[in-house]
Amino acid sequence: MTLSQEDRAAVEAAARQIRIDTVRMVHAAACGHPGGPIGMADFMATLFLRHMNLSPETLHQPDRDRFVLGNGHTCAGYYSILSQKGLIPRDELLTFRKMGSRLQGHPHRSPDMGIDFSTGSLGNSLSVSLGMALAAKSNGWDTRVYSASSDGESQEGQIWEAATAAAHYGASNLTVLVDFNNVQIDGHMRDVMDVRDLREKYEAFGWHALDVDGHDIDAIDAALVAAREETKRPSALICHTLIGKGVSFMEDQPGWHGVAPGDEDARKALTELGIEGAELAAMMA
Ligand SMILES: Cc1ncc(C[n+]2csc(CCOP(=O)(O)OP(=O)(O)O)c2C)c(N)n1
Repeated sequence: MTLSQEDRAAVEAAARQIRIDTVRMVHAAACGHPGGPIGMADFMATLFLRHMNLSPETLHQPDRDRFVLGNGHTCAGYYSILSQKGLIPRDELLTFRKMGSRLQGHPHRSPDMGIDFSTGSLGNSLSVSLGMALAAKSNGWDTRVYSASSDGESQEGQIWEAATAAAHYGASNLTVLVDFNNVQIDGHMRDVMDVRDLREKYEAFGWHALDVDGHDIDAIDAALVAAREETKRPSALICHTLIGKGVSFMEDQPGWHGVAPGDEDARKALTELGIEGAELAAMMA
């Protein structure tokens, strides 16, 4: 099923806002990771707008949905979508990575912002997510646990211990969305340490696993619906993305994994994202 035009437009607008916020936050901090969150924007927006039961109203309900950002370095985009959901004040975003800010360079568990786990050390996110999923099941809750991961994080052995356990325990309320952009800190993933076909791997571990175009909002939404409908196995959505998608000079460039754009690149990026004139001038002031 495809989204209505109105629903798709809302997700597209949220994804664009993630990209704009990420450029501004990393530029203002003069450090951070722009490429990953810009590439993940489409699936993060689809997930948080259409599937995650997380809002200021549900924030403190124990049985609400949970999210763990395994590739914690991509948190600029996470903070953006949380702010769009009303969980972080918009004017706090530009404190990103500054001394005393709640918005650290890797997410710090924070019940008031809906950040369910501290991440940044790659590898433990799926184990933590599985624990949350099993706890929810044993409480009889309808909670879904969403775990973001990446091709780089899939090189960590603990991911596969968690994958084994999740299938064994039938954690059907657990969905991992893997940002498969073929890029990591030291270059293209296939040159550094090829994780090969992750859909086949998750399937071999007993998961319900799908390849998804990570920039096709309808396809992402349909895959999340399929994950929700799966009643026996955990689901893995292998989201094929381009790092830096939407900012031409960042696309598929490992150099933009963890480097802040300077003034000129930030201006270029924001222009490509449709910001111009007085708005651009104000953002760059
Ligand atoms: C346990 C651990 N080892 C090493 C690192 C350093 N590190 C930070 S990001 C990264 C690469 C992650 O790859 P990926 O998430 O695919 O990166 P992206 O797509 O954002 O470029 C590494 C090795 C880390 N954060 N944690």
